[in-house]
Amino acid sequence: MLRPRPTPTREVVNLDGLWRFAIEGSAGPCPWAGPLDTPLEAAVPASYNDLFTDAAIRDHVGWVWYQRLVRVPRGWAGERVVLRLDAATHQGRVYVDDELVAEHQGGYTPFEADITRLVRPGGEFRLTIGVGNELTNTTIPPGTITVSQDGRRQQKYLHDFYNYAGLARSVWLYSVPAVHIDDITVVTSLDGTTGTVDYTVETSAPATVRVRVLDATGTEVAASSGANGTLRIDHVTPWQPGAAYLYDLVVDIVDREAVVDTYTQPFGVRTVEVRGQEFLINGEPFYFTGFGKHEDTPVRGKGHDDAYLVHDFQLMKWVGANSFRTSHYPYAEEVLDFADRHGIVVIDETAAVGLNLAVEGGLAGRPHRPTFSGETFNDDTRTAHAEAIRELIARDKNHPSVVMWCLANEPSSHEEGAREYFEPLVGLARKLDPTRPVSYAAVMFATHHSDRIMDLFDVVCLNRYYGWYVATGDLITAEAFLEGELRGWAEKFDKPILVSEYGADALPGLHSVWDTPWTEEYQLAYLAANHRAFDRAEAVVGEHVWNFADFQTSNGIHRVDGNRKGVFTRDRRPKSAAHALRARWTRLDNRKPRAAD
Ligand code: GCB
Repeated sequence: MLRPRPTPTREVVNLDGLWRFAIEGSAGPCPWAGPLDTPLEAAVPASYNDLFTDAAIRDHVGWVWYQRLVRVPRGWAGERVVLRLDAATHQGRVYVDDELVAEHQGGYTPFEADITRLVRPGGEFRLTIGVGNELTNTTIPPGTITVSQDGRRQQKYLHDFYNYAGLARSVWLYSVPAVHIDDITVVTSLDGTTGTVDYTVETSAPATVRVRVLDATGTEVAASSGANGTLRIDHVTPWQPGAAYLYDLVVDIVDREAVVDTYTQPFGVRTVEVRGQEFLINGEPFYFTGFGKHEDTPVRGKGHDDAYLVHDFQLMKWVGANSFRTSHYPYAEEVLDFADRHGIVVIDETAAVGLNLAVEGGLAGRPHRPTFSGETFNDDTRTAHAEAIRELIARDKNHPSVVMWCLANEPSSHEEGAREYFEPLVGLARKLDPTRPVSYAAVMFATHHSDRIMDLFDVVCLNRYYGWYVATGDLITAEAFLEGELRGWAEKFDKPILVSEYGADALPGLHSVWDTPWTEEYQLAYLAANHRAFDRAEAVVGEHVWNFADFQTSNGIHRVDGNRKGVFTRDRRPKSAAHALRARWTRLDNRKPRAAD
């Protein structure tokens, strides 16, 4: 799906700002049929939960309503008019005046509606968006709704981060010509100093297509015609981690000499490959340094914010991070565009976090319901998961920064039914994108002995908390356990290992001379112990600390004002660990450190 961009044949109107806002039941029975009867206004983009001081809004389980008036530019006569929501978390229903024009399930991918027949250029319409936040056993991510004894509906879920909801990304109105470009797919490869670019263009009706490649100076370096083909770029400048270089693919639909529609798709030329125990970018072994992140800031919740985007990338550069994982859902497209332009490598994850009922049993391993069964996560869950994979790849396939898909975080991969659940999903991801490796992030409970699915994937991604949830406060034991497990996975699967999570909570300002969990010193010592084990295990190709910054968690979990495993605080101040990571990572230059270094 193409991002809305202004071009000589397309115009874009951004609908962000203050919208009327109400929670279900507080604004009459049919909120879209007239002006929303409410004193409240909500900011878009932002999660609504932390904007107000009313717990009934923060804890609301169900639908909320956003509404505003929109004027269609008067110059759009003869054009198609399209509404686009970058995200509605987790369900969206869109009304133009009284008419339902779009419905969408899944809170982190975009959807659109062609509303041409309902609006007129120069005219105004009432745009109402319902957003639902309910998570069930057939949504991605999953959850359960319970009713308390006093009648309150409560949302339970199997992930620790707060279930922020609302319109957390931009809303757009844009125009396209009647015959237009629907989609573009770019796949690149390198042949010595020549870059090859396989392209496919989908159009709304049969049309004559012309393509050109422009380099970063705007000079044409290749051209062709036809809806698909291969372009060659001599003396190509590849896209590299830390040294981004983007070309533009300019796609035109032409009718004789007139350009009917035109769209510019940026792309980078690079290759990704897993070979043996190595992860190669442009044929060179790549060592990942960085973080699992969250879209999470005070007040805005998961609302996209360009200021935080710039600042977070500055901090990642400062600390020597060359990569991050979009844990635990697809991030705003602005983030991926920025990563493309700034040479940061991305592991792109679906929102399938919490497919794991073993966590109900806790670390003590008490009996729990089976994760994969008709009553728990079933064929309908998998159908929703498949759609999440389809929408993620459709949205992000052209980003050079994205080097791997992560299909799930911490599913119960050691339980019966896991293989039947995951095998078709891995097949789907490979069919949709044969060029990128596929992974999932494995939970502590699943060891190399008990896991049932890792052979289906390309990279062993491990979330490991030795020294925190296991061997708490005993880093000598933790280091030994970790090294043993890393060696076990390497021997059994002979694949590269990325430690996709490791981390310890730390309260800034809490200090100790002892190995005392929650102190800044303990977070430092914990990371150092982990690093010693990574450096001795040859198959480890990267380390993603959990987490980049402290983040908000649900009330139902034991945390001290959120998850405090951040290397930066929620307001992005470095803890002591940030300085230590900086000392380690800034000298690596994308290469693996050796134990002797
Ligand atoms: C995990 C999860 C992550 C949690 C983290 C923690 O394994 O993947 O979402 O936040 O542990 O801190 O407990």
